[in-house]
Amino acid sequence: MTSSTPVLTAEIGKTHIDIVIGDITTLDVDVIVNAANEALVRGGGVCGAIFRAAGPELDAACARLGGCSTGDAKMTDGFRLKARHIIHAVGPVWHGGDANEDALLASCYRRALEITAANRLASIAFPAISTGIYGFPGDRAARIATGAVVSELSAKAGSIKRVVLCCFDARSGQHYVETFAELGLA
Ligand code: AR6
Repeated sequence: MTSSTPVLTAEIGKTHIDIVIGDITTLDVDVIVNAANEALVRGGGVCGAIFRAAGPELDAACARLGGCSTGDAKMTDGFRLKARHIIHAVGPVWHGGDANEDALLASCYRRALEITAANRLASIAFPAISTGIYGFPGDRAARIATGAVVSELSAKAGSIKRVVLCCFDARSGQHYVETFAELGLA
């Protein structure tokens, strides 16, 4: 069952960071983030679920964007989703950890938050980028994601009031719960 009730919440200034277990395509937020590929075409995993739920208008909108580099992100409308917008962020493929994967993953979170603030939007939900088909270890990815979100919000939260870290399963959620404890966030 999908629920947007957080399993744990931390506060950074006036922004809540919520760990939620569920299907990101069902969330009622301003922005959901897609774990995209560089071509910005329909794929598997969360990307496939988002394209199915948003409808064929999303394929056309992505085709107009001209791709996206790894570590960067671009925004479209949300079309048939509850979410008003989709930010397509391209995470790194895991090559063992010495190919700049950590910095590229952090950059995805930072860029998505920058775009959200630049558009004066209040709420954004992230999946665990790169931890599925791209093979990034989930515990390491949770530490990088949380660190990037906390440092970006601490520097400049702007319009952002809520950040959801949306995990598809309890194990992925546990990685965030452990990270929050390590960082003394909750
Ligand atoms: N809601 C939330 N999280 C989900 C959902 C969902 N509906 N479905 C899967 N996840 P992945 P990647 C989780 O493989 O590793 C695509 O083909 C999943 O359990 O979706 O960044 C793209 O087009 C995992 O924890 O993305 C790219 O080619 C996380 O989302 C490539 O896969 C990310 O898994 C990107 O691979």
